[in-house]
Amino acid sequence: MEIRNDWTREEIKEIFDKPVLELIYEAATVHREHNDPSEVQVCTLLSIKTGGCSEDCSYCPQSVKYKTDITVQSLLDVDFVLNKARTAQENGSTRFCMGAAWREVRDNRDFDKVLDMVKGVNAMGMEVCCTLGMLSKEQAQKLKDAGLYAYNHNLDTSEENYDDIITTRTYNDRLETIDNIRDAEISVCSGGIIGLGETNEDRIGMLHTLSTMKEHPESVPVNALVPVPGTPMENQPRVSVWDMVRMIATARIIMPRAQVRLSAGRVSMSMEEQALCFLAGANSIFAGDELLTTPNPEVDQDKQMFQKLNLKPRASFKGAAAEKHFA
Ligand code: SAM
Ligand code: DTB
Ligand code: SF4
Repeated sequence: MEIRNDWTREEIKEIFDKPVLELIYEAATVHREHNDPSEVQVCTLLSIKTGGCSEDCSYCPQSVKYKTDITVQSLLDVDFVLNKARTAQENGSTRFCMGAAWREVRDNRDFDKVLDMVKGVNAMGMEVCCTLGMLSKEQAQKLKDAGLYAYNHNLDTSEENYDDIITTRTYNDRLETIDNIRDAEISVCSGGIIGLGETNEDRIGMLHTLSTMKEHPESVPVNALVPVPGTPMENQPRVSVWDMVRMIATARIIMPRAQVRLSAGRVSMSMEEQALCFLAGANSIFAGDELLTTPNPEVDQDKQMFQKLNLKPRASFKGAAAEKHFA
């Protein structure tokens, strides 16, 4: 199947609304044409700067606007981070993602430290990813020069729903940073969260924006809200597995070569539910008992799941992103 960037909302809705088993079957078929379905990439996240963020993202425990039970932590030391990356690699991770609770990157000593972290992780032969908030073109170029492979910057929800979730920045700010990443030839990781009280139209809208970008994001994280006490989303009901499967399967069908990442929310999913997500085309997980600040399944539990489902952890630098990176 050809890669399309001209999907209409109606076409995406038609896919999204299919009977769920039919949808899974179609997504599984597309998945097999473009990816090795026996491989799932294992990635590790590390919060390199935690809490105290000036944005008001209503799902996020790290915003200063909400009183949550997290430990605020200024930027970690380079050596500490590189040790964490080494351990992650020893445990089978091939991608290491460093997250900072910043609204945007500033040109200061902290940014220089992050550049050193990027250089160090890149030298280990892992895919190095950062998520640091908004970025200028110049900052994106500096990260590229340091060896950054991917940058995560989520749309999170539809343009229509954005103001109900975040008021301190606009959808357009988000798109601009994504353009800056693309222009610096860093691979784009962009997806969203479900379970924020959005409608199916919002979910379809977000998938429409992602799949009609000039180039699809090479990586599309699908997060299920982890409701955190103290945030405005604390009482949101748990996302149903069928909602997760519809998102993953639709993303897989309309962006066949993207790495679709089953991201936050696995801690409340059974192995059987996660298996459905892999069948529907998810081909990455985050490993380790913590995401950035919220819990994630234990490493041993994931090892057992890989054994049971006959999944293999994927090597680094495979797929569309690698082809562009090494072209
Ligand atoms: N500050 C940067 C930014 O917002 O781009 C990077 C870090 S931020 C924590 C990265 C992503 O984590 C957000 O875009 C959101 O999709 C996800 N996230 C944050 N809190 C979450 C939660 N409680 N449950 C699920 N996903 C969450
Ligand atoms: C993404 O889409 N999911 C990951 C990664 N990008 C940075 C983060 C999920 C964070 C969940 C909330 C937390 O642990 O603080
Ligand atoms: Fe800050 Fe990112 Fe959390 Fe929003 S999601 S409050 S930008 S850390």
